[in-house]
Formats: sequence, structure tokens, C-alpha cells
Amino acid sequence: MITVKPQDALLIIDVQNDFLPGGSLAVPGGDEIISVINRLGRLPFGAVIATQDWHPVEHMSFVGSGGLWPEHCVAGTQGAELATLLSDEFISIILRKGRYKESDSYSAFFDNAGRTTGLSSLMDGLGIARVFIAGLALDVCVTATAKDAQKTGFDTFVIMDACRGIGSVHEAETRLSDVGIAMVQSDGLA
Ligand code: VGL
Ligand code: ZN
Repeated sequence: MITVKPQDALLIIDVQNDFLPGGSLAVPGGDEIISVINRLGRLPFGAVIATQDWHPVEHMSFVGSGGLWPEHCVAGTQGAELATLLSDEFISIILRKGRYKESDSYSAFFDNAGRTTGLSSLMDGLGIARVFIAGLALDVCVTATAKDAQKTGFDTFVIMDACRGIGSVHEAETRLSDVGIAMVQSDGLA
């Protein structure tokens, strides 16, 4: 059992309407993690940080602009809102990423061109040493965030039953374990 302490942060990645079933970039089962995260949020984390993918219209990641993904999480739209059923009383910080037309940001720490979002210095300032990660999509933004968290010096855990992926879960697990990131279940935290 892992005992959650004030030096621990919970990072909730992109639990937004567009990534839920019915959304424009739906992650299968994405809605199933919300109740798990709502329980995790009551544990005594020193910080609970939620991210939002927050794109301008005609963002470079959209198919219509030569990118990979259908239009999603356009800033200010209903699809970009945090999931309605996600409790927000325990969220202390909201970080928006992917805000510039010409760059994408899968990771909450650095954009895809390597520029910092400021998250690591923010967490350093809060005295955070361990990071626990939940959210969507396991094989895209969760994995990118976990790898950067570990690289930046945080002891990093992915809470597997609090994540869902778009592609192969097995491949994501390999990428995480290759760099020494721990994979845990939500009932292993107290
Ligand atoms: C994501 C694809 C495009 C994610 C964001 O949150 O995993 N995936 N933008
Ligand atoms: Zn995106």
C-alpha cells in the first residue's frame, strides 16, 4: 500500500468532454475513470493539478491543418471543458496546454518542441517529490507526461485503472516500464 503524503501530486490529464464517448476524439471507456479519479481526489495529495488540452481553431494537430487528429478541445468550447462529472472541489491548479497554433503539447511539462510549460518549477516550489498520473489518453498525453515527469526528477507513478488509451495499452506499458515508471492501481493508494 502506498500512503499519500503532502509531497505527492495527483496529475489529472485531459479529462475533457471531447475525449469521452460522444466527444470528437473519444477515448473508449474514458468515462469509466471519472469515479475512480473522484475517489483519488479525496486522498491527502499536496497538489491536485488538472490539465486541459486547449487548442486554437485551425490548430496544427487537426486533420484540416495537416495534423493527425480530428478537431478537438477548441479553447472555450463545451468539448474543451473538464468532464461534467469530474469533481472539481479538490483541483488546486488547472494547466492549459497546446494553446499555440504552430505547436502541440502532449506532455504537461514540455511542448512537442521542448519548451517548458512551467509545471516542473511550479511543483518544485510546492515541495512535490512524487507524481501520480491519471487521465486520457494513456498512450498519448499520459505517457508523454509520465516520461517527462520521471526525466525531470519526480518519482513517477501511473494509476492504470484511472487511465484509458486510444491505441495499444500493452505498448504503453512497455514504454513506461522501459524508463522505470511504476504502474499502480487506485486501490493501492491510501
Ligand atoms: C491527446 C491526441 C491529441 C491526449 C491530445 O490528451 O491524449 N491526444 N491531443
Ligand atoms: Zn490535442
